[in-house]
Amino acid sequence: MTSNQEIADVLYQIADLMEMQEVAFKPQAYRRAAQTIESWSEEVEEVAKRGELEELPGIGKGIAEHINEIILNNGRSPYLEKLKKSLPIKADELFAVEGLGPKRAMMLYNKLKVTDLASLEKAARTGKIARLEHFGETTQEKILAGIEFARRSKGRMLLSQALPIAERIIATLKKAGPVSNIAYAGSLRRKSTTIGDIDILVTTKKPKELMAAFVDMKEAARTVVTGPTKSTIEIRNGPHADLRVLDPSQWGSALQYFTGSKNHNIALRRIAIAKGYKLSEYGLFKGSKNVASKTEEEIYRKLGMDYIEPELREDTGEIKAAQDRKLPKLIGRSDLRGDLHTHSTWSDGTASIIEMAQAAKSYGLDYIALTDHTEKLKIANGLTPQRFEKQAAELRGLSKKLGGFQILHGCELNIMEDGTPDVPEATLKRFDIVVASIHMGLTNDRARATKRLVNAISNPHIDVIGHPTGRLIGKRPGYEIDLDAVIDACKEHDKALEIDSQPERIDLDFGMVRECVKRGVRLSISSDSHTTDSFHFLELGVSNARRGWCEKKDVLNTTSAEKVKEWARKHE
Ligand code: DGT
Ligand code: CA
Ligand code: CA
Ligand code: ZN
Repeated sequence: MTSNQEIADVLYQIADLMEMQEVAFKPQAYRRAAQTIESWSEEVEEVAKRGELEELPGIGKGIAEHINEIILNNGRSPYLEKLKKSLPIKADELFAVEGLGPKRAMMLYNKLKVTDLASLEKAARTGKIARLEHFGETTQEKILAGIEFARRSKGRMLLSQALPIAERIIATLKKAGPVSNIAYAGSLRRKSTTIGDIDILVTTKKPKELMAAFVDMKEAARTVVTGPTKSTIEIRNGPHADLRVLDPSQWGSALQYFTGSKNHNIALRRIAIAKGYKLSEYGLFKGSKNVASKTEEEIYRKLGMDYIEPELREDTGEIKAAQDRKLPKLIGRSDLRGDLHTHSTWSDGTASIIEMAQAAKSYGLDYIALTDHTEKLKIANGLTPQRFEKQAAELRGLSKKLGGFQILHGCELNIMEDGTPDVPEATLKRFDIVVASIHMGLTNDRARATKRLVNAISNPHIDVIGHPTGRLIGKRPGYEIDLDAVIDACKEHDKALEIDSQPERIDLDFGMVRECVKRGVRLSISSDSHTTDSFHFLELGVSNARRGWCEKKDVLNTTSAEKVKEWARKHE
């Protein structure tokens, strides 16, 4: 099965390369199609089998043919390969550097004969990029930082990419033979932001059959090693995956051990030793006597502490809290009642307002805030005050059709260089809730970025700061901010910071979430949906919040729409 993400990635690449060849309009169409596909909940391969690709939003005949070709070739696209060969540069290497898109790459090639990462680095180190028109000193520094970052994050994949692979492996194994226990462990079970390799554990009466099914999986590019109790495969265009077959009596201790983190395990083992035990993947032992190994719960209990959720197992104070019976009662997905950051076709979304509302409702939410982009974000078709008025009229017309589901009228405005909004006050006043984000003029200057955010937080019309650091995982680290100062401002004005759950953002990061929780700053977990099929991204945001020790009470959208509106009104 070729995953939706794989198909989308190919389409994005085609779009970039087309742009380098200056094909008009087409790149935009390919990007929209890719966006639809990466958030589509059904496997697009199934849609293709039914011959219904062209029924997906934004997918016409030409793109449908490419998708079929990708599926036919197990994720490869001969068309993309041809495009790549026709270019004089190594596009994959160059585009991995943040800030280098098709246009800039082409300029660098034309002016400096930059063709790959090595020649890019050389051009930057010798100061040639700084001297180019449209580039300059700052861009050159950014490119150098981008090269460094691209090299460091190589080989790890996003949680959102690894999860469906792990789920497919588990489904394959369940079909191959009877299993009594099966789970993914490691960083995946801890819901780390990025995943090095996938660890699957299983207990079964048919180990041979399961191992055979594992190494024969369609997703496997090759077998790294295979044996009776452990095999490793390399996933096509992906990470390694380990399968371990375990003795059912040791399920708990193995699950505990292979979930990690390594630091958590080391700290736990130290406690075991202090109590006269020995702890390993085979169990908790007193001398040669096994005192706990069937479940994780009994192991933690025997060690004198409460059960610790996987997301907390990073050795950052969770063990002490478990001993003191003071672990947080972590937030769960079902605690979320609404989503305070969504888009429609009015700006850069792919679905109408009513479609978005219906999708959110069937996902189980009671309300959304519609927060389309504002005027200055031209590439996202931002709304003028006049268009917001028209949008409000459409919303009034819709409210009867929604059967109790509510749509709050909001916007996602742009925080300008000086921290002011790009929307006039008269318009801002009309919204139920206002999310403010930095989209333009991202800066590496910590003091300036902080001041910009603090100014926005002090604005009485702004309620929530969207994706507060602007990071893109594996692409750019996000602008540095003085989190303490931002938190102080949020406390003073009772404003919220967002956890944007888009897979590449997950912004705020869990470390910062934990600071907010400690200091009592309210958070908003949002999907930032641009399609009807991305509300499930909220699960990623919730996992990240859990990693930041977040409880239900810390999150704004665990309350009713009325309470949210009331809270926002208080600011003005
Ligand atoms: P990853 O794969 O880099 O995203 O991170 P993990 O945490 O999944 O690491 P991995 O796959 O190398 O190992 C899975 C778990 O096995 C790890 O979280 C804890 C356990 N483990 C691995 N090596 C050691 C070790 O040397 N000591 C201890 N105590 N545990 C280990
Ligand atoms: Ca792993
Ligand atoms: Ca592993
Ligand atoms: Zn947004």
